[in-house]
Amino acid sequence: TAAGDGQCPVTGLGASHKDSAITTSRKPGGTNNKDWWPNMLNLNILRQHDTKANPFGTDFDYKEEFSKLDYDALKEDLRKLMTDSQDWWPADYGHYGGLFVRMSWHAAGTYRAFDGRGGGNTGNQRFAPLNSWPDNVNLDKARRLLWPIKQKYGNKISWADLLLLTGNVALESMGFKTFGFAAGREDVWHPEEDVYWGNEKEWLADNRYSGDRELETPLAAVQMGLIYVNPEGPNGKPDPLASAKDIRDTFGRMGMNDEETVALIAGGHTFGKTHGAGDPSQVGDDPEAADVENQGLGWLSSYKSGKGRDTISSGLEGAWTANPTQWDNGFWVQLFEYDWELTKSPAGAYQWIAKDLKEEDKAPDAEDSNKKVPTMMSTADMALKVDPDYEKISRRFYEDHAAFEDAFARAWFKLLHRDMGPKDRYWGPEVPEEELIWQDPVPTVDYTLSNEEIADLKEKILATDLTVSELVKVAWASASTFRHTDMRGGANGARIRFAPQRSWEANEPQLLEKALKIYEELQSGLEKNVSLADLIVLGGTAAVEKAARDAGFDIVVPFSPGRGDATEEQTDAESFDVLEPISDGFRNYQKAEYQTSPEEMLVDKAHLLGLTAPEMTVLVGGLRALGANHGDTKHGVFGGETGKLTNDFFVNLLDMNTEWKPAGFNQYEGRDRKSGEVKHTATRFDLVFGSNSILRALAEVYAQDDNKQKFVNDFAKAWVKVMDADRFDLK
Ligand code: HEB
Repeated sequence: TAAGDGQCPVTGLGASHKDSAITTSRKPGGTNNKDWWPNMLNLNILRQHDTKANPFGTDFDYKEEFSKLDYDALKEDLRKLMTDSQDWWPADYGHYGGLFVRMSWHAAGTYRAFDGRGGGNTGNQRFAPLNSWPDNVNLDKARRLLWPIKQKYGNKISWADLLLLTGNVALESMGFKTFGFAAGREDVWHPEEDVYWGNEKEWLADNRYSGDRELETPLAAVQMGLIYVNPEGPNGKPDPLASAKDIRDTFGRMGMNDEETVALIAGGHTFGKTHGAGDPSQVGDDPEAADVENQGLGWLSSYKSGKGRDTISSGLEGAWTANPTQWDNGFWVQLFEYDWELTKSPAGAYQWIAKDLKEEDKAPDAEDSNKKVPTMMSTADMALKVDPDYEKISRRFYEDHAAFEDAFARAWFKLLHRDMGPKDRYWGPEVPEEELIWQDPVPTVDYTLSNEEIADLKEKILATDLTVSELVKVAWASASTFRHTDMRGGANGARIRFAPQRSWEANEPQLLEKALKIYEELQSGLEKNVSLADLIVLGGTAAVEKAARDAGFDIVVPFSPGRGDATEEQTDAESFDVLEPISDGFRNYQKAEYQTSPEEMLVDKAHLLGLTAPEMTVLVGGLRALGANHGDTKHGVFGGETGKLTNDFFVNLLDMNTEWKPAGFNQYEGRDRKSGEVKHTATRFDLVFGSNSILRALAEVYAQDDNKQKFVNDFAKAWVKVMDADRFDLK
């Protein structure tokens, strides 16, 4: 019906959206599926960053654009920007260094090791929720200051790279020698939907704790909207020792140890200042909530000038050191040479002030360097002195400035590059030579394999005692640790031979032991020095081809040799713990019962692997037929025997003659409707492809009579995608 009475033809809302009483109770766009069914499976995460959202489509090659960049000219422009103070947002002390270091740190600092999500590798600070996080207050100004430079260098430097490079240049321009910089981060064009930032509905709420302050996995910040910890102490309680506990937990969750943590905090707080000049209630809406005339700027403040020395950001007020735009050991001088007393900032935030602060240790006023003002410490800073383990490191750094410098340079480099994956993915003239253990280095190989050699190797593998099911399982175990969120894991390196992967329950250690022995024997008998990593993947490839053949489809599954075998020295075993599959629906494996449903964990795993919903679907169906189930259970194995690449999973799942009933956690029985006889068993991983309407639509495609060949082809393609997921050299 036509919209009348000044109603909007699209939403049906009244003419004046603001004034109409009805509109306040109406939601723009109407009530959607997620409102009706809050628990529905979120498959959106498998179709993010579509070409339709990206202004460049598929033809854009960032690497090529970057190769045309005049890197030195860009750096020179960034250096100039540091002291090019703008009236609309003047630089404290005439130098934007502190602000830009904070911008970069907050871009990178959302990374968490548990799922590799967050971090600075996508430029997501441009979008909600991050652009409006309370902790990111006034970083919108930093990005706007950068815009003329982004505009000038355009496609040759992504926002993601620029947001981090700028912090690096800021450090350099304040006299710090960085460890280097690598570019290679591609921008996203809308907020990520896969990152779980917590379930709170209020900013700074912390429903994420249970028991004895156990932080919910995978989160790495103490409150909604913070990067890490509350500067005033846990929940605003100024207790430095309790703050130390939070800092250790949250920094640990991004893979930083005590030394790295201390270096980062003290190194960072050598620069810039905190901002809490007045009453925080005079600060306006965040960027996402602000009205159009603000043009995406948020937190506009009506306190005095609203900027410069009147700025209100965190609410704490003051600099840490006497020279906030210069690299020195001032942070330690302040922390160790003075006693600190609890006080409150003009904005009412808890902070600490030095007793009897000498004139020469005072900080300059942000607008007038002739005027001196007191320094300050946050409760989180005090933790570096009060916590006994932190204190030891802090004191050593105070006494040994070179050690502090080196530790900060390395930790900062790690912070910025942690989610970029191996060194092969680093671009630009400032890539450091040194190999770092957290890059999960893999040696390059110097052999190639001809098609004949590959065929010969496949025959040899199939002639061993390993079955199709076993070959598939080991290849899957090896490759499926990959996660594109931080480019870690994958088959390359064959780290499946080492702790902890060798004994992960998901990998069926006994079977793995046997398979590795067979592969190693085979390898030692070869003329060429083929890597174990390649052999393991090739075994899976051979098995898939055989299973397809046995089902009547002659296909060639592409194989790309070139994987290397890492050594144990190149492997930080502990850092691989977070890659353990505690749930892998592809193998029908669930380690325990979690708050998150098995099917959500399956979708999550598919996302980490970079799969689409159709790819996830065809893989699950195919893997059931190949016998990839953990512990050789029969769940979802609807065709009876395994080892043939048939679409039996889909055909039987959609068969109306079966009626399903729960039979324990993540277990279901399928009975024949007439006889009542149990025909099949399944898990939620299996049944979700019949119950979820979107997945069912995909399952129908693969159950159709005319799509048997398509099923085999699509399976092979998705299989290769997983096997090659970490082959950055092929892309
Ligand atoms: Fe920071 C600033 C907190 C770590 C660097 N810090 C800041 C502030 C606060 C904080 C509150 C203020 C803001 C305003 O503006 O108001 N942090 C914090 C905490 C932590 C930290 C809690 C943890 C413990 N940082 C950090 C790090 C880094 C940093 C790690 C690097 C490395 N910060 C920084 C800077 C600054 C800050 C540079 C300054 C800014 C300006 O100037 O603006």
